[in-house]
Amino acid sequence: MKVETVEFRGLECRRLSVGGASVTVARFGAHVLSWVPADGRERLFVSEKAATDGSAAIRGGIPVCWPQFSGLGSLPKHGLVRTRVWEPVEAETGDSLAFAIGDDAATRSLWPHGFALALTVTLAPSRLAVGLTVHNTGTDVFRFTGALHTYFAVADIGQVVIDGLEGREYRDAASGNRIVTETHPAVRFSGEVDRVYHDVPGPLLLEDSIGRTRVTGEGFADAVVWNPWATLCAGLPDMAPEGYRRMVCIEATAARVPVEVAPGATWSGRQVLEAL
Ligand code: TA6
Repeated sequence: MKVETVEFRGLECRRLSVGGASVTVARFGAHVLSWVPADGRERLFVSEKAATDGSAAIRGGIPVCWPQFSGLGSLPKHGLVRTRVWEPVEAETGDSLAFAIGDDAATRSLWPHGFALALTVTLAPSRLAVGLTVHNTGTDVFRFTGALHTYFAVADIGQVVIDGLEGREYRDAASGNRIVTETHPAVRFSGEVDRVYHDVPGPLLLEDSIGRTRVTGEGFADAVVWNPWATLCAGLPDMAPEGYRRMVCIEATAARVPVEVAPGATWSGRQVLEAL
């Protein structure tokens, strides 16, 4: 096991290596930028045009979206913490890295609550667990939505298959937020997909020629699947025109029912990624 301070395109990061696997996390956003399991294949997508100067959220990796998922409220899209610098803190175990952030005058001016967040990544040769804990340090109850907005690297989106969603209800953000029931045994991509699948209990399986990855959300009730496809991608300044072909997001999400945290209480959720 080894922990190093490294730079990733100018961002200060911690890199943890365990048994031939590595994970790299930037202090900016506590943003996981790379996960290479022991088979040596990078599993996360980061756009070559991503902003890495702290001026905007990073396009790729694992953005921490909190306390608001997407546009579900009046805060900046995807909340407050993906564009702030977190503090590295001592992890409880040697196979982990941990980062913390709390409220300050700037967050309170937008969202008047006291909070302490911790993001912990725990690495094994073929497995990465990304855990978020939310502690309410204030005197009032608060509610949040959020996501671990994981961008997986894929060889060709046209060949990607996601299993495990058949029969689940989803809100189709690409089609007027219609509520739809998934009838396909597997999700495949031939156009924009932006779906919040509700109450996803079990693991999802992402398959493409880079490999098979099992993706399990815990504590987060919902799972988002997103690919912007060509037209939306062309409008994103931090994506190459064909970038959408090399990524798919599978996000551990709390969206349909906001999570309530009482004063002094702590909520935890995580996303576990397994390279198969
Ligand atoms: O999680 C899916 C989503 O909410 C999409 O609607 C899409 O906008 C995406 O997130 C990326 O958002 P961003 O603010 O990072 O461009």
